[in-house]
Parts: sequence; C-alpha cells; structure tokens
Amino acid sequence: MASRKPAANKTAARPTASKSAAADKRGSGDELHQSAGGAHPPLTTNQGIPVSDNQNSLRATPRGPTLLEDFVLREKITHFDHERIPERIVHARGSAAHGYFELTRSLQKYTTAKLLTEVGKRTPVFTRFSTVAGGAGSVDTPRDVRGFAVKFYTSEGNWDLVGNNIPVFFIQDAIKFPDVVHSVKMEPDRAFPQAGSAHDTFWDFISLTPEAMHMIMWAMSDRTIPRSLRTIEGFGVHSFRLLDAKGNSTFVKFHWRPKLGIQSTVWDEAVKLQAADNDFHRRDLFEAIESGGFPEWEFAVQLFTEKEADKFPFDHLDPTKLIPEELVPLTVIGRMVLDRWPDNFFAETEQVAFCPANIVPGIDFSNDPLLQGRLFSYLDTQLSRLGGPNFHQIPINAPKCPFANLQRDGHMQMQVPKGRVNYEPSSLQADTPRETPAGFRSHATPPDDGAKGRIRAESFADHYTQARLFFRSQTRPEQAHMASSLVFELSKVGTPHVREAIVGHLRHVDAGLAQRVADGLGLDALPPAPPAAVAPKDMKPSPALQIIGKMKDTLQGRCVGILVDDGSDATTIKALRKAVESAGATVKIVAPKLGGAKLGDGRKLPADGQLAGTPSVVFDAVAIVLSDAGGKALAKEAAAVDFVRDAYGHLKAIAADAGAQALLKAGNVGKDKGVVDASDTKAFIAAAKTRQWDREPKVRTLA
Ligand code: HDE
Repeated sequence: MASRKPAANKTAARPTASKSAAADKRGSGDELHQSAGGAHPPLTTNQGIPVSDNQNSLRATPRGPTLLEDFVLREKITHFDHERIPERIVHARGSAAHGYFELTRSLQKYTTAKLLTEVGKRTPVFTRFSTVAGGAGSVDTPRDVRGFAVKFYTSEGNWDLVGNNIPVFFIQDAIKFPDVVHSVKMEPDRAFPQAGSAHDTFWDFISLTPEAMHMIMWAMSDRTIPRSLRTIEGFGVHSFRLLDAKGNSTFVKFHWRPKLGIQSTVWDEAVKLQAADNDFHRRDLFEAIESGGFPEWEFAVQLFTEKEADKFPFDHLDPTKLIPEELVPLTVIGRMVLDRWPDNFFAETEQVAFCPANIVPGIDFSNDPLLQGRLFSYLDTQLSRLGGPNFHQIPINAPKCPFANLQRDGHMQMQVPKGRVNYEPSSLQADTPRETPAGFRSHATPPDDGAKGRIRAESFADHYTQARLFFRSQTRPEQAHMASSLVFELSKVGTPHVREAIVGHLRHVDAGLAQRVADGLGLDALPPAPPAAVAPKDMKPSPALQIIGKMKDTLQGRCVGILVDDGSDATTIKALRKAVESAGATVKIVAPKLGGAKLGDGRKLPADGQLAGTPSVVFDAVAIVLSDAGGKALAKEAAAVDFVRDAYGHLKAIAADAGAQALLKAGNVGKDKGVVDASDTKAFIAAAKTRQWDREPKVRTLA
C-alpha cells in the first residue's frame, strides 16, 4: 500500500506540495529546470500572483480530494479548456511567415497607392498558405488548391490580397460557395473523406455545375500537388481596379511568381508524402526560412483598360476566366521575401484574419460577383472565429500605421479611448479623428444597362473554351497526369451516372481527353455530352499555363538525399556534397542508423535521417553511395529498396556508385539519363534540376 506520508512519494516528477517552504526557495533555481539556463521570471497566475507549486493541486490531505479553493488549478484548467477557436470553414490548414514586399517599378501612372508607387519601399507582409478542404490538423499534401493570402501592412492601412495558386475559381457567383464547399468537405453522414475531392458529393456537384470545368482542369493538374509552398504561383483571381489621383481607373490582375520556378510532385509521390511527413510543406517552409534560404516571389500585374476588356473574347469579371499572358503581358513590379517564421503559431498564423475588403486608397474592387460576395464573407467569418468586433486589435491583424475612429467598446476592447467624444460631427474636443480628402474613394462606375434581378450575365455563359485552352496548352506528360488524375478521382466515385456525366462534360473540353478518361474508367461507350450554352472555341495555346515549361533550370533551394551505410566511400560523398551545395541545394545524409555510418576511411558520418523514417519522397533527387557489402545488405531491406524504386518511379535523378548497383537492381531501377554514375556530379546536377518525364511510361500506365 502506498505510504500516506508525502515525503515518501519518491516517484513524483517534482517535489511534493508539503515541501512548500523548500519550493518557495526553489524558484527559478529548481534543478529540474536548470538545462534552460538564464534568469527565469517567476511563474504567476493571470492576475500576477506568483505560483509556488506548479506540480501539485491543493488537496485536503495528501491522498484526499482536491479543493475547489485551488484558484491556480482552476484558472490553468479553465484557460486550457478554451484554448481553441473555431477553425476556418475553409483553408483551415495553413502555414505562414513574415516578410516584406519591395516595389521595384512604380505604378504611379495608374494609382495613388503608396505601396505601388514608392520604388524601393519595403512594406511588411504576413503571408499564409493553406489547403482548402481539410481540417486544421489534416496533412499538407492532398490534391487541393492552395490558398495564397498576403496581408500588406502599408502606411495607408492594411491591404489583404487573398488569393489562390490557381487563377480561376469553381463558381461564378458567391451564392454557390457554401454548396461547392459542402460538396468537397467530408460527406455529412459518414464524415469522410478528409481533405480530398475524390468522392461522390464533390463530383456530383461538379457534374451539375459546368462553369467549374475550367477550374477542374487546373485542380486535376499537378498545380494541386505542389512540391513546396516556395514553388507555387499565386493569383489575386479577380480583376481589381487601380485608381489615379483623378479617379481614372485601370483594371489589374495580380500575380505572384516563385523565384525558384514552379515545381510539383507526381501523384504517387504526393500520396506517399502524406505518410512520410504530415507536415511536409510546413516543415519545408520553416527549414528554408531558418536556414536563411528565404522564399521569394515576383509580384506582377496585368493592366488593361475597360475598352481593351470589352474586346476580350470572354468576360474578365467572370472568375472562371483568366487573361492569357499572351493577350495581356505580365509586368513585374516588385518582390516579396519571407524571412521570419512566426514566434507563435496560434497568436499569428491562427489568429490572422484576412479579408479581401481590406483595401487601400488607389486600389478598388471590380464587379466580379464572386469578389462582391467575398467582401461580405470574410469579416463575418472573423466575427465568429475570433469572437467579436475588436479582432483588428490582435497584434497580427492591427495596422502598423496609426488608426483611429469612433467605434467603441465590444468584446475584448484592448484600447482605452480618452475623452467625452465618441461621435461625429462634434465640437467638444479638438483631437477627434475626422475624414480626410486623402481617404479611400470608390471608383464612380456607371451602372450597367438592364434591370435588377437574380441574373447571370450572358457573357458568363461559355464554360468550356478556357478549360480547353488550359488542357491544350499543357505538355504531353502534364496532359497525361490530368487524364490520370481524373480517372483516379472518378474511380473513387461510387455513382455511375456522376462519373459518366463528368466524361460527358470532358467531351466539350477535348475529345481525346474524354476518351482517355472513359477508357481509364473502363466505360464501354462515351456518355453523351450535355448541351453547352455556348459552343467551345479554340484559343491560341498559352505555354505560360504549363508547369514543365516554366520550371527553372536551377537546383537552388532543393534537397538531395544521400543514402550511405558502413563502408561507403567518403570521397564520393564529399564530391557529391560539394557539387550539390555549390548548385545552391542542401544535402541530407540517410543511413540505416541515425548515429551514422562508419565510412570507408574509418570516419563516422552522422545521419540527418534514419532510413526507415526518411524515404526518398522527401528529396528532390538522391544519391546512393554504398560498399559492395552495403549494397548487398540493403538490397534485402524493404525501406532501402523502396527508397530507390520510388526515386525512380517519381522520375528523380539518381546517382549511384558500383556498390549501389545491387540495391538499384532490387529496386528495378532502369537505365536512362537520369540514372548516373556517382562520380559524374555534373550529369547528376543537370538531371536533378528537372524530372525525367520520358521515364514515366516505363514506370506506370497513365490514362
Ligand atoms: Fe475564401 N474564404 N471565399 N476564397 N479564402 C475564407 O475566411 C469565401 C475564394 C481564400 O489564410 C474564409 O478567414 C467566399 C476565392 C483564402 O486565412 C471565408 C467565397 C479565393 C482563404 C471565405 C470565397 C479565396 C480563404 C474562411 C466565394 C481565391 C484563407 C476563413 C464568394 C481568390 C485565408 C476565413 C487565410 C478563406 C469565404 C472564394 C481564397 C469563409 C464566400 C475565389 C486564401 O470567409
């Protein structure tokens, strides 16, 4: 039986409460805390009362009941019970970083907005990337659109450019947003699947929503399985307006282009990444920033007048349409660098409240009906997510320029406004805030002709032309990936008529694509195409819509894994490391044991990752350097065989020495220009900069 004497409780993690006199003295000098070093401030309650014992609650007797009197315990548990706020309805899973935007080219001719006219000026930003469908705890790498939301803390107030990594959207009218989101989220009766569109309700909704077909083409492309958040593009999606001092307006579309170029994964790799590292993208962003390899994007605009817009063969106010770069070129006007990881995830990344209605003088909205709906939605959602109207005072949301008005009170008011005057006009106080001629002005847009009504403009009726443009602008491997992802997704749909309806829509996009998907699904005949409100037209292909065509010829910012074991050749490893690092990438050593491997020269090389927990999916390219004995031993090790087989299957460059050949054989690794001798570092670097697209037909059957 346990002793009733507290002093005998030797198994307690900390000294017991009965030693309170000693505990008082213990303070920050507690030997159990010594490792942290430094002068620790006293632990207090939220009322500032110093706490003498943070290990034991107040008990009536050593083995008796806990007392309600224990305000330290009650305060701590109560706070803990309330530590979560509602997660975002969409875009719940996200990662963010601080940084700056630097203007390199003035748009003075078009706008008065200071952040777009003062060249060289650095505006602080907070940028959050997200997936759309999954919950806050879901994995980073499902097939999904990525959110790309930037809060610019300008000297004229906060501007939030809340975009995605795809330049168009599923729907044309905000009233359909709850429907599209309900359909993609887990199904309400069974509560699955989490974070995935491959299920009946999503494709059912899409099959009945032809306007989504263009976005579907993007969603089924490799854009939705990015390699890194550092390698995605970003788009403001809607047209906005820039306004000059006279109120003249120019339309603008905003683009972010990653300095490292766009890069994506292949689907099998994305699936395996979900198992290898739930936080793959978050960790990648964190590690890049921590190591000083700051992610960077170019900021570019497409500028066009109302007159030019009237001549486009589509309506730019329709958010399911993009403006091809070949029609309106991009002008780079600045860059964004993310150089600081948040200090605290909850306080910053979770509490940041983006709102497309946050805009600065010199920029204005367009009549895009999706944008118009968003202008309402985001403030509304923040009120319930953050609990009241003062969330703009939370440090991550507060403007970094002075702000003042006569709004008062409410939940969690942090400011202490002074004086009698909380209204306007007033004459009692000289220092109350007043409106200013430099303030925000809306563009005086003349009304359209036509009557009020629940109307979809005729100019929004063409749902297939740009879907076709996107598909036909892709390279062959990219088209094959799209066809295959459609087959994959639809194969998870249990309802035959939904699968068939989608193939029917695809016939309007591209007959060949429809046939490939039908074949992939094993349909005996092509289902009928639904009537199209407007027959699709052929547009000139736009190579700017590709990923492969836009990949950059660089290894900068990537990571190469070198698999080693006891006896591996030290000189080869050293030469590979040198070549990879001088190409701007990082090297991680993988070995069967984390302690490392004893190399051929007798020295021990510590590993960055243990083989079983560090599959090749987490690397951009791999090298295998093994002794003969090591190669033979690892050929019998499933994790090593998977390492090389997956690197090959995911079209990555593989450098291998003689000892590694036994393992390559076990992994069925074939020969091509992406499989090189480990001594040929030049060939390895060249191959590692890209993927071996020609290899794909050898490793999987694509639709
Ligand atoms: Fe959002 N969206 N959205 N959205 N959205 C939200 O706001 C909404 C749309 C986007 O990192 C919510 O704070 C409506 C397009 C991003 O915190 C919510 C409509 C685009 C983020 C909301 C759209 C986006 C959100 C959920 C149709 C690309 C994450 C939580 C009218 C241009 C921002 C929140 C972050 C978040 C509503 C359509 C991008 C519910 C009603 C189009 C990147 O307010």
